[in-house]
Amino acid sequence: MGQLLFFLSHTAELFSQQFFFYSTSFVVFILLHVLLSSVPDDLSPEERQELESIRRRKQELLHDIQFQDLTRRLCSHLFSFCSVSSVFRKSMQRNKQMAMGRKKFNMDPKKGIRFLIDSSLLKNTSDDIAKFLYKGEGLNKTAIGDYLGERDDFNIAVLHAFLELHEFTDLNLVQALRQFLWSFRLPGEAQKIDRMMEAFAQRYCRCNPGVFQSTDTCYVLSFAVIMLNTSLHNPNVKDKPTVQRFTAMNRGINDGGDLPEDLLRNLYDSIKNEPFKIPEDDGNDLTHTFFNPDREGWLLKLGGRVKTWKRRWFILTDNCLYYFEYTTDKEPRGIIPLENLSIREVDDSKKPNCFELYIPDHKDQVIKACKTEADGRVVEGNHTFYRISAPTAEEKDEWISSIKAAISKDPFYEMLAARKKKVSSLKGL
Ligand code: 4IP
Repeated sequence: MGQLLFFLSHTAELFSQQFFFYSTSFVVFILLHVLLSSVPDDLSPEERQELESIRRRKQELLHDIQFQDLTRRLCSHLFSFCSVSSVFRKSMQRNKQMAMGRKKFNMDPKKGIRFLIDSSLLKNTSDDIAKFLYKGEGLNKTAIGDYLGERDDFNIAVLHAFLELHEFTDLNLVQALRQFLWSFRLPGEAQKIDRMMEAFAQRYCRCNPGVFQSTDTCYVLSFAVIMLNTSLHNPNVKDKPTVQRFTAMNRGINDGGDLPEDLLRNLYDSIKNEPFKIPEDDGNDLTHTFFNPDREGWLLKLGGRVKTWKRRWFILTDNCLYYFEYTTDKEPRGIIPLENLSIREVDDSKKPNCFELYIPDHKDQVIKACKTEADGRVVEGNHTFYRISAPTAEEKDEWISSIKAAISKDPFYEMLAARKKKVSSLKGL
């Protein structure tokens, strides 16, 4: 009995003083309760004293259990509060850093991305960054365009990952372009535009195999569509292209073959009915980015040696000015490469609205050009200047600005022209 009491005494002592866990205290309390209820009556006075002490301890334990329960609850509330507030605090801090990262990104995209990676808010992977840009929350679309257009291998990988997030399957080219051109703002730099449109064409062709013979075709047509948008919706462009002209302009671009007329007609209608919606910005929008559209129209031209005025159908394209006798002619009567030429307005005593193409500082040098003689022979031209008269002052201004834009060697214009040549020459066209 003495041993039992010793055990009970020690257990009670141990648990009343050092006890921390509510559940174990409770079990010990029950154990003491059961054991104490079965203690015999015939105890010595010392044993009774010991028993009293155990009972006291049991009472203390009960008190502890109640206290611990309260404490436990308090602790648990406190703990939950602490953990909630720490989660909350962490998320507040995260949001704050994210907002700062976005701000930095809008000011300097590369620095912003670096900051977000260093703050563990972005993984340093092209996929993660592409998702961040695609979501675009709080991001300036110009900054997105600048980052995606960078020449770095990593930025190019992000660009491709960004395009993977665009789903173009079963969309026609205009629908896909609408989606693409809304997700960021095309930068003004030719090389950047080239990389981005190349990536777009690749993704479009992967999503829609069989629509185009090559990504180059998709690339060239994408620009034709963007330029069509400018021509149809820019109030400064008076000469609105018809669907026939649009179709004719895109002849032979499918690796030397023609694209289905229905396809071109649908694209034309889509753009005509609804212009591209592009992210607003500092005014340097697509209209400005994509040089002035190619022009065509009736003009009067003065002869080289024999000064006779001829009404000719002029087409400005590929940095050349072509003139035809009739709009339907396949072969031009003359071709004037605009390289090294300048343009100026001139007064002519016989014709209104005149301008001239000339070689600056070489007044008497014959301009490199070719013409078709009456007997069909193609010969070099004889002009030291080309004097041209437009039907109205407005058209004169438009021709001058279009030719100026072509002359000013837009690098993007040249890139596009090279690609056009590539897709048109594959079948010897
Ligand atoms: C011709 O006059 C035409 O004006 C030609 O223009 C012009 O050639 C000839 O210039 C000029 O002699 P006629 O028709 O009265 O003979 P087009 O070719 O448009 O018919 P250009 O070089 O302007 O094409 P020269 O330089 O060949 O005399």
